[in-house]
Amino acid sequence: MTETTDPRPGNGPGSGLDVVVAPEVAAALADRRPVVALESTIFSHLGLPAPHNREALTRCLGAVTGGGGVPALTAVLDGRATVGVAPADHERICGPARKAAARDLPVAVAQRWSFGATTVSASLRLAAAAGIGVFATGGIGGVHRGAERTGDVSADLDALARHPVVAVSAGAKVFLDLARTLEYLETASVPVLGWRCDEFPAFHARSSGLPVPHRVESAAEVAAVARAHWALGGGGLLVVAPVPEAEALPLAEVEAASEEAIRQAEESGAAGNAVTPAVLAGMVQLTSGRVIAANLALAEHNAQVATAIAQEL
Ligand code: PSU
Ligand code: MN
Repeated sequence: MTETTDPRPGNGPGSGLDVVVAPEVAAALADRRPVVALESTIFSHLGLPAPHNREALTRCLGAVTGGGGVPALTAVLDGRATVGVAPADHERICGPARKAAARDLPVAVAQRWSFGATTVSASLRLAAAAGIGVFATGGIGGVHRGAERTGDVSADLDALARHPVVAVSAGAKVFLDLARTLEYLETASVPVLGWRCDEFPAFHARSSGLPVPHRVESAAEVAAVARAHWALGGGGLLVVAPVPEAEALPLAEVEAASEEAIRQAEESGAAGNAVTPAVLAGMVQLTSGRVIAANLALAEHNAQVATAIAQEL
């Protein structure tokens, strides 16, 4: 394990946080081979019900290795901020977790949490600290519906703006306010690139009706935009790839399930970081699990797209 231990802010890749980078990830980075970071919340019980979370993990790891890349799964394990979780620990990743967003990372480390499941915001921070330029997830967090009342805006958006990493997602779930999420990304100067699509994908559904600001056709094109962004001092980029056609659900159906899942989550009193896991679980229940096949397929596809981009960078 390679540890970065310089405690001074702004010095060393960890910028003050010890980051444990797995040997195969460190070796791939040193040899400039493609590396793709993955978050762990989606694979924990917070993201998908068992045994589908385990299948999602296997398929995402396989998509990266199958494309000639090295996966770097992020998590906090026994208080260690980890980039590249060893196979022996994969079982833990699929178990109970405490959600670790960017704000929680230092607490998870200092209080030595057994398993902190890193969200997109925490994973982007760890990926950047380790020098990884490409990341894949299922869907990012965003501006929640009713944010004008609750102020609930996912830290994923701020992390996208901040860290120089290309993130690949299937857009975001329709339980969010997708129009406001796009507005926020524009304000934060995050390039949003539609992967062979003209509309912002709505996670389970291939489109939301909202135009994506820019369209790209290839990994080489994404890499060229990323290089130009970074040369100009930019932070992250968001590549949005629609769920594969065979597993896609109709927008109207996920809209209806979303509205009911939000209502139930509010009724149960879910607030703060408990909102997203509660709505995710509600959608699985309300659709009798039919959202799961779409979720698995899109996560795997995003990992494939991310690996192709990492090959070009
Ligand atoms: N959306 C999904 N599945 C998920 C998440 C979001 O479709 O598993 C997880 C991701 O880890 C994301 C986090 O980073 O939820 C966002 O949580 P919040 O809305 O509390 O920021
Ligand atoms: Mn929130």
